[in-house]
Amino acid sequence: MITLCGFAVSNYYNKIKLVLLEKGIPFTEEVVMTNSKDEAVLAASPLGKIPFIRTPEGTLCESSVIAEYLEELQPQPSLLPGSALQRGKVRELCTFVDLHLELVVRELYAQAFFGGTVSEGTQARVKRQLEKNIPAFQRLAKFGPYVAGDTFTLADCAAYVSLPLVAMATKTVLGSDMLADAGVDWKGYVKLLGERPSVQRVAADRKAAQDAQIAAIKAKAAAGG
Ligand SMILES: N[C@@H](CCC(=O)N[C@@H](CS)C(=O)NCC(=O)O)C(=O)O
Repeated sequence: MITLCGFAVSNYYNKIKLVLLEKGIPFTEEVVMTNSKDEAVLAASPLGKIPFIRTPEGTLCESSVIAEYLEELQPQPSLLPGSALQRGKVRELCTFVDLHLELVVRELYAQAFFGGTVSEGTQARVKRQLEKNIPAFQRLAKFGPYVAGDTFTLADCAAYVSLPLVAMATKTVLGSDMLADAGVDWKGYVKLLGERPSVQRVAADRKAAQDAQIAAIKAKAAAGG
């Protein structure tokens, strides 16, 4: 049995959870927070990042690597369908979402979601980078209706969990939703994917985890910090 380690608020955790659910691979979940100093965690994920998985044979970290492993472990139903080139196009989109959108906008999260601040210089740099990267992503994305075309793929697992973060972080920190401004109907896309049972489960678990986080923060504040 596979154990998915991390927490249900994380986009990369949810990317892998979607893969597991879509492929019908049985799994259990283990809550592991970031910045762990636990040797067992660092042995599995040397940078302390989540998600990582435990398998009967060993551990694996990095969501793209885990997704490829799961695809090899259980090829059907395939999240990398079609010819070698079509499979490459799906991986290409995953890379654009993870590297050229999410990783760029991640620099805004401290201010967007965690009550911190991000310098004006960083804000300007992220904005400039996204002005280049969002149109580049649009050249590849099909939204037909799925991000890689007419079939649900691994690229949807990546896009579903990260596009809303790009939108929300840019709106909150930079003053406008740069995805919507560029003409990406990410809300319509998220709504469409919300018809899938896998997505419903991920969304429900994420909400429960967010509610629990908020309750814990309030309880701490009420107890005097
Ligand atoms: N490239 C990694 C990124 C994972 C990642 O950044 N996860 C975040 C949580 S959403 C994390 O662990 N952050 C803590 C850190 O970077 O130290 C992957 O695809 O798995």
